[in-house]
Amino acid sequence: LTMQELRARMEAAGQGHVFQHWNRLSTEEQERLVVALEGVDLDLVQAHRALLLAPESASHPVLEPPKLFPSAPQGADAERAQLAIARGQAWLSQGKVGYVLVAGGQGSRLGFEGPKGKFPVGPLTGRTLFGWHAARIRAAEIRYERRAPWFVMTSASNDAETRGYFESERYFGLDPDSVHFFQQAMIPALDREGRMVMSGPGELFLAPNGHGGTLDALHSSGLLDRAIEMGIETFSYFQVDNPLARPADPLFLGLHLLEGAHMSSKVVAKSGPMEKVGVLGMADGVLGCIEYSDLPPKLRDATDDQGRLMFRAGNIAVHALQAQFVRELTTDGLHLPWHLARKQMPAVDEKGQTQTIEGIKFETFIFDALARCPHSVTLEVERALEFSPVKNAEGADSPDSCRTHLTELFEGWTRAAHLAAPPRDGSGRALIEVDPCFAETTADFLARMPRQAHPLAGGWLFA
Ligand code: UD2
Repeated sequence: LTMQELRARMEAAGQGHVFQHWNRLSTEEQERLVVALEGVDLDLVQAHRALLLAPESASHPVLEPPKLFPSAPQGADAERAQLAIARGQAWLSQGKVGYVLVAGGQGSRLGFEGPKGKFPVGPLTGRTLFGWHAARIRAAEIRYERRAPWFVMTSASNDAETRGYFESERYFGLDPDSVHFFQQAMIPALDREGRMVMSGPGELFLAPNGHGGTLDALHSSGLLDRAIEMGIETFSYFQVDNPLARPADPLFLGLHLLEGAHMSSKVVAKSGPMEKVGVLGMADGVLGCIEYSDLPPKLRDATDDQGRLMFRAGNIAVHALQAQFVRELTTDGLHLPWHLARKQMPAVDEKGQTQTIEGIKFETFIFDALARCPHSVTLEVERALEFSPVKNAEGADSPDSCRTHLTELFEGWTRAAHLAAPPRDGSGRALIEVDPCFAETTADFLARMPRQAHPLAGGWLFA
């Protein structure tokens, strides 16, 4: 592309302003801008602009709760669960599962500099989020005597630091060859008129394309094909902020397989009607995630004959996806709908001054792929065992609440094993930690007894 062609292209697309400070840029800055602009998918930008400028249509779909597989199955469900566990275990032993961790976001709400996965949450060891996930994958390697690939999605802003961190931690005892990093795509944000936001005179403002972009990035990095070549048939997808995510859960994988599902999900019962979490549900008969704000109060508060919330299937962002389904979704571009998010961002004006404006980011969400699944399992799991995300600096979903949940869970296991109570810190929190390679469930823990804890930091470490 010649400079003239690039300019003409941008102008034809109504994006000529990207060159408005051209003459003030150094040669180097000009070169950088050209590279950035050449990397922009203008058709996509035009589609986003059309979406932004289109009049909003108020739709009121008929909402229904999804069919849930219960966390404490009885009767026929219990039999199916047994069958599923055996199926899932066999699948893991045969090396059919690849792990996909989504870690492209920044820990901005957490107020943490650097990749969120480096945040320490181990109550005694200070084990980081990445460390917890790695330990669970290591535990599965030991249990199923099989190495499995781990695909870690980063973004441009944290890729180098994430790779460096895995190096310095020696891949947490995993084989470096089985850890594969790939980067999520960054796309332009638009201002209210649909023009690409420039964060500096020669700088395009780019934002990650949402966790739906994971699928696209798997494809475009070539890792999807490689995974399929390796014999991977199912991806186990989870997000970096939840140290309790269990990527190698045979029950979940087995139910997904027995159902012949393309994509399945784990959910936890909402703690109450007001908890701000999306719920899985059907909209006009199509499965998806219903945003908290889209659930009318009457439905939000409705209960079933057992007094449980009807719409309680809180999305914890844990999914199983068939590799072939990911291929279908990503052939010739990503086939997921775009969502608009208004966000404060830096933008340079005609005079070359940088202001903060309300711009629009465009994102795809992984759960929108559920709409395209003829078969899907929604498994309800126990929150205490599987979900305690670290999102905020304080209060709910913070490092502190997460450590409390971890210690409560582990202490419950010691009670089940009739051990003496572990020591406590000044605030009354138990000083205890259990390595996932030691146990991930009560049953695992009991099977390990009698084993002594190692003393650490005044508490008990089971490892
Ligand atoms: C998400 C879900 C919510 C619930 C919750 C569970 C959405 C819109 N909402 O809320 O329904 O399931 O999670 O924890 O998803 N990420 C990327 N790249 C992106 C965007 C996100 O890697 O472009 C990662 C990010 O690193 C994090 C995860 O996705 O691990 C969740 O993203 P979030 O924190 O923006 O989602 P949240 O907490 O608003």
